[in-house]
Amino acid sequence: MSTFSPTSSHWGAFLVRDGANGIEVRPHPDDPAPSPLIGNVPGAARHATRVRRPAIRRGWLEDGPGPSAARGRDSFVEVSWDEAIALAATELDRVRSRHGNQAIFGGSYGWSSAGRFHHAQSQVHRFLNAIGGYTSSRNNYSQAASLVLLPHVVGDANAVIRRGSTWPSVIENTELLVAFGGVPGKNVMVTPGGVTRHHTPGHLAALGAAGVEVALVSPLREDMPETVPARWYPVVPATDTALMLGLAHTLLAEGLHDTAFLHRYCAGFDTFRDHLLGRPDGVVKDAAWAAAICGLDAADIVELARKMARSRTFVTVTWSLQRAEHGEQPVWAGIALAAMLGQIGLPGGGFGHGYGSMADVGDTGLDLPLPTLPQGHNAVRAFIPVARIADLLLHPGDEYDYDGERLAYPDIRLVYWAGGNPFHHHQDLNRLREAFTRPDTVIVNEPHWTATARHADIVLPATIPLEREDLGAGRRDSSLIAMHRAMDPVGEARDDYWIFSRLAERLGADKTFTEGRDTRQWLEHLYGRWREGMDRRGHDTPSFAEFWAAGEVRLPPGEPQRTLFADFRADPEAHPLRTPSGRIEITSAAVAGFGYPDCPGHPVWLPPEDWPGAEKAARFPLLLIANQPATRLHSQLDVGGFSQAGKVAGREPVRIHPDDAKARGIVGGDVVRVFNDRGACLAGALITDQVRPGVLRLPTGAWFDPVDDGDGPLCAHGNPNVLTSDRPTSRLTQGCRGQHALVEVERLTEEPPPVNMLAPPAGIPSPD
Ligand SMILES: Nc1nc2c(c(=O)[nH]1)N[C@H]1C(S)=C(S)[C@@H](COP(=O)(O)OP(=O)(O)OC[C@H]3O[C@@H](n4cnc5c(=O)[nH]c(N)nc54)[C@H](O)[C@@H]3O)O[C@H]1N2
Ligand SMILES: Nc1nc2c(c(=O)[nH]1)N[C@H]1C(S)=C(S)[C@@H](COP(=O)(O)OP(=O)(O)OC[C@H]3O[C@@H](n4cnc5c(=O)[nH]c(N)nc54)[C@H](O)[C@@H]3O)O[C@H]1N2
Ligand SMILES: [Mo]
Repeated sequence: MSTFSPTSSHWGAFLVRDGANGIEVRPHPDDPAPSPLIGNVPGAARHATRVRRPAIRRGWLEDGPGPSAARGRDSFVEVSWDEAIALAATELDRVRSRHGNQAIFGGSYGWSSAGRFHHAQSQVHRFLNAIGGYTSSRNNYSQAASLVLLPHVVGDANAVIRRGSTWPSVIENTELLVAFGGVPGKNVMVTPGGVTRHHTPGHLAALGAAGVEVALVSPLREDMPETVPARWYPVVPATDTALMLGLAHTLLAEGLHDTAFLHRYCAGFDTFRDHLLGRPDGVVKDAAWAAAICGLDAADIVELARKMARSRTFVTVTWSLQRAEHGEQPVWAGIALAAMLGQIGLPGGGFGHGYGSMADVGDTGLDLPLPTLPQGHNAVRAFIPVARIADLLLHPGDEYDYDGERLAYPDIRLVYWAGGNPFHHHQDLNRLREAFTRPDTVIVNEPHWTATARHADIVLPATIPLEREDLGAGRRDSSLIAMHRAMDPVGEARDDYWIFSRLAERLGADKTFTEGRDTRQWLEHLYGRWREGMDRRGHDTPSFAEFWAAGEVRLPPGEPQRTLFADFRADPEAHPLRTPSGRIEITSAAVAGFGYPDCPGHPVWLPPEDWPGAEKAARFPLLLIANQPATRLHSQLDVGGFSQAGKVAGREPVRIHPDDAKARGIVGGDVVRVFNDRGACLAGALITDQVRPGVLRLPTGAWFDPVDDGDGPLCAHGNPNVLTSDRPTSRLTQGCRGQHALVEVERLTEEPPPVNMLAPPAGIPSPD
């Protein structure tokens, strides 16, 4: 029996061994708040859904490359590695020589696993660069609207995300925390790359103990941990911008806004002020106007605005609010509101973004460089904003707007995905299925038979971190972990590095790709380069051999960081923001100049397609929140024990308010059908008064399990992305709209179809 060895994951470092009864895990001994997500690892590591041998879709094997409606419906044929590598390399070569490298889409968005070297994104990009390049993707599903908007408003997204106030500073200085989207405890365990010691749960408990007043603005009560006493403002989803304008109007009407701050540090307040007063459109954005939209009491809005002006107030907005139509607006309006309070740049005051969205936002560790695999140079310049994947495949040649540019979609023949699950992360999955019929070939490297693997032509079995060696750490982490190999690869699974090395060899690019190093030599090389950088910063680190034997190296603790806004406030001439005016742009001439009706030059409330006041709500009266799951990371390890224990009737649980359930004859434990005109899924009913009436919560990540049922496919397992819209947040940012969808729900009266995702697809033998 082996001993416990160190490893890491996006939800934290932990210890693992391959014991007599299979994989066993233990929290890292120094982690004050280990994540329960480690409980998914043992059951998933050798699950029946591991891809055990290379597999080719039968229709592709028999008929060769070409568009096909059989993708996702066909059976698979297992082949040898030699055959799989030969087929994939020949096809990559055919596409690049006949259509050019631009015809290869390798954006390959996704989180993959922790581990700096085996990071699948870096591996696939490095490989595709080595063979001549690929059409790439920009930004992410997490924060795309903010990443494009914020440079126009504050010059640098990090001013409000990674260089904002720390939690200890908030605990010490803030009197009132107004948290739009709350500070969901479930999300603060995760940072890309990992987190060895989870500090944020402790910060949140300290926040509660310090007596900081907290306003939880969210449709869900559970968006604030129980350790934090809070007043709950159960806002109607998608209406925060109206609420913020109502608060801003109250400040203005009562003379509570800080005119000196607005004058010295901001640009374009006058235009926004006129908008609040209704000068151009005759609509005064006062508390009564806001109340009618956002479902709160006008008197409560007025009282909250007054309290915000009286207190040292920190306004935070979770990333979720911008993952919706017009998602730019609550971020911009939140900044305008905080600017009117005049506290931006003061300790414990101002505006923050993503507090409660991720572990490293507001954490105190140093933001040190980490070992990174160089990706090389991409000779292809074409890219898409990441969430435009279905449009790309469906509409080659079509033009679209993006941040003041006019771009066109290239013609894609081959899609390569490694380390992501678009049939988890993308919206309107039925449309994505249609889009995936278009390319000649889809190649996927995957450890598991995810829906994406099932929609591929060539599936190459990838290892999981337990099966290989790596270096693990995330942003602001407190240790670099020596991730030891803990088990033999399942079946014939191989590292992404091995797969790409073989392909590169066949395509004459192996020297460029491997630089002659094996895995262990790469780890030593990346560690060595990182060590030199640490040396230059004056931090002593052990040799690779000592590090590897010790299992981890402690990273130096951080100094209390100075925020970007503190410097700006101290001297706006010496430390201007990187905006055209050098100031906070409450109105942006640049954005106004683009002339986008869905994102004008200052914050506005624009009613979205999916909100309870929309016309469509007559047919689909409930607003579904599709937020991050508490029981896993996205779709990862959904077959694991902790995730499976959270299912209701074998499906993803949907939270329903008792009034909404009663009106539909639904009781807890029922299998229900959630539907709209985009699609439908089954889910298990969970009745709770912790959601606002009229709101459902169905988190993301249940493995998409399409059943063709006549009316179009139904997801038997509860993936909310069959219901969400694939249209962009706005023309400015082209972000995704995954967070909200109008739906209806009904009790299922017939026998529900089985969940098929727990077994491998047709043609693949079950391991036992
Ligand atoms: N409706 C809705 N949709 C959303 C969101 C939402 O709020 N609402 N949120 C969005 C957000 S913020 C995000 S970040 C995305 C997340 O979307 P993704 O990052 O695509 O989701 P993951 O489930 O993490 O997918 C990672 C995949 O990589 C595979 N993998 C793990 N390790 C390896 C490896 O070593 N090699 C290879 N080749 N593969 C590996 C896993 O098995 C898994 O299938 O989802 C987005 N989608
Ligand atoms: N356990 C776990 N943690 C995670 C992840 C995971 O998959 N699992 N994913 C990680 C990733 S990649 C990311 S990007 C972050 C995402 O971080 P976020 O985007 O902040 O996370 P979400 O859980 O999608 O949303 C946060 C909360 O916003 C609330 N909300 C939704 N709509 C509205 C609205 O219109 N108004 C208001 N006021 N509130 C609303 C929801 O109730 C929800 O619980 O989370 C990270 N953390
Ligand atoms: Mo994300």
